[in-house]
Amino acid sequence: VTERVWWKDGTVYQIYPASYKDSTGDGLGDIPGIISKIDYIKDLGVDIVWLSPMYESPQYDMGYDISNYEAVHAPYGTVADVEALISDCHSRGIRLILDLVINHTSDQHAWFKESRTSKMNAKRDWYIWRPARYGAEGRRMPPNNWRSFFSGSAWQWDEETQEYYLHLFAEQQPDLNWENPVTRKAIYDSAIEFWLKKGVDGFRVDTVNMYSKPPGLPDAPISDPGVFEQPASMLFCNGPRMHEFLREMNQLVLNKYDTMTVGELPHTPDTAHVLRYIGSNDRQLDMVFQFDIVDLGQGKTNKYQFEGYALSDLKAVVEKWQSFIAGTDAWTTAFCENHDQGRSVSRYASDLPQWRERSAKMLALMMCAMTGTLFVYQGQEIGMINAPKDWSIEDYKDIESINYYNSAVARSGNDPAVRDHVMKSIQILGRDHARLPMQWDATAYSGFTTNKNGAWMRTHDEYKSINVASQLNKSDSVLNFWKKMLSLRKEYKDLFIHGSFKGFDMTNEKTFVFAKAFGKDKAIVVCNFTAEEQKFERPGVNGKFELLISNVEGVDGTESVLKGYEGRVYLVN
Ligand code: ISL
Repeated sequence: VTERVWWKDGTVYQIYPASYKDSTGDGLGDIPGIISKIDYIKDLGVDIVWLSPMYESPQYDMGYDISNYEAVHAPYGTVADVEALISDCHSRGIRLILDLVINHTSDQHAWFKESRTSKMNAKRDWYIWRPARYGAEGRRMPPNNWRSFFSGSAWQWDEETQEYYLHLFAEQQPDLNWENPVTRKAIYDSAIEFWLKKGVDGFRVDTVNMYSKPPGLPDAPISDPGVFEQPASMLFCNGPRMHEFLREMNQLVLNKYDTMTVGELPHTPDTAHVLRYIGSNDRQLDMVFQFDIVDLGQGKTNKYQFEGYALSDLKAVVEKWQSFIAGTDAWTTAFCENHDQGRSVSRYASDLPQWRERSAKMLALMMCAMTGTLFVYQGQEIGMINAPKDWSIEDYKDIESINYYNSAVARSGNDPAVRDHVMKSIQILGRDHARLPMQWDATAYSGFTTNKNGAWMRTHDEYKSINVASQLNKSDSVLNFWKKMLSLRKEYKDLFIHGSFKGFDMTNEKTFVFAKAFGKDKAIVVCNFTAEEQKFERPGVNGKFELLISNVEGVDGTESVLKGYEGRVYLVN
């Protein structure tokens, strides 16, 4: 029997504070801006808001570099504003979870500032400091060959104290030393309990499997990285004390409150290993994000070496992560967008003007039928699409894309073929696509800001045709389709949220057909992932097919041909 708890049945809506709504006219989103949209969020039919980092930060990585866990980035507002957001959510029956970024802090955090003052400082051991290695001609080299996720060595030399510190991400994001119990306690108090006491309902836990580093910090088996850099990610994920740390975090803090946790679990393909993190008896995490679906098409040497993928690949990863909890007490998630990804319409379907609305609705239909807690990213509900292809690298802001672009282009000796391929990859996979300002209406800068110079990040050229205002009162809009799907998901929650998943015809490269089942209830979901008409063969499932919903007007469900990007859900009795 599946235990029913709020974090299983609830739909989560992710808000990226920089890009949601600017209330002050400075071009940057803020907390009062989010508060002004709370009724819009309620009306959408979501139950939980996940707020990406709003903490004090020098913003090298959009707030994932935190300089004070107990303060709010001043342009976003104050701690009191976040308290107001918590209570405005709660008074509408919405829960609020925060982003918990505890693998690293900013190099501007007071802990790191102290740590770097001297080798004798009491906080020296709160971060990961190591002496240099010396090469053949006495050349100074980092302690090992790890590459950071944001290009270059994962080690930064500190002149002052003549040692290197480890940073898996930017050099402004030094890794905390979780081996030190005093550090762990400080993290629990400052990053977690400070906010639980204010009433937040849980956390999305950033890079949750990177806190325990492999003993001895061994070299990664990288030969010459050549033009492309490969981080030693497999090596520094899922270290030996990971599970122990997460258990402790629950015992000492989380278990005292009614919380949910969803951990970001990269580079962990083994389902048995993922289950260790989310077994409900061994309280570590309630659920995790596994990234296969959003990693589709990423290059093997670096994500920005796009290689493309087949629909059968997508079907296989969806089935794998939908069904791996079967027969266990663990819980899963369903998502296809977040702040680190290109937009789903552009990545999985078609963002051409003639197809994008239908594509967005088809993906909504598919996602809302999936097992697990559903996550929707801001703008996904109106079918926002990737930035136009004619934007140049100067229009992008993200440290990951820009660093990789610069290093790949430089290493290739400015080879135009490398430059074009990286640019093309960024146009599909760049993290910035999700960070464009929210498109509220057709007024200047999409109604996101009143700033005369526009928003902090360029507004999408197509905002006049894709925005909230134009969709609110249009019955067949993407927005209204999402609302309908989210309410059907609630109405049939046994089938859609708790049901089992089974794919059909898994090698078919045009259509995706799957069944959901719960007890004797059954549903069949059919999606045409092409712009051409496709023949729909009903899978061999006994019973009468009754159309529950389609994303194409006028369809009654008896048609044996699917229109381009058509999706249908049948109940089977
Ligand atoms: O491969 C990766 C990076 O290219 C990912 O597996 C990486 O671990 C993941 O993107 C981590 O993301 C999270 O932490 C980052 C931050 O920049 C992201 O926005 C956040 O989602 C560092 O805090």
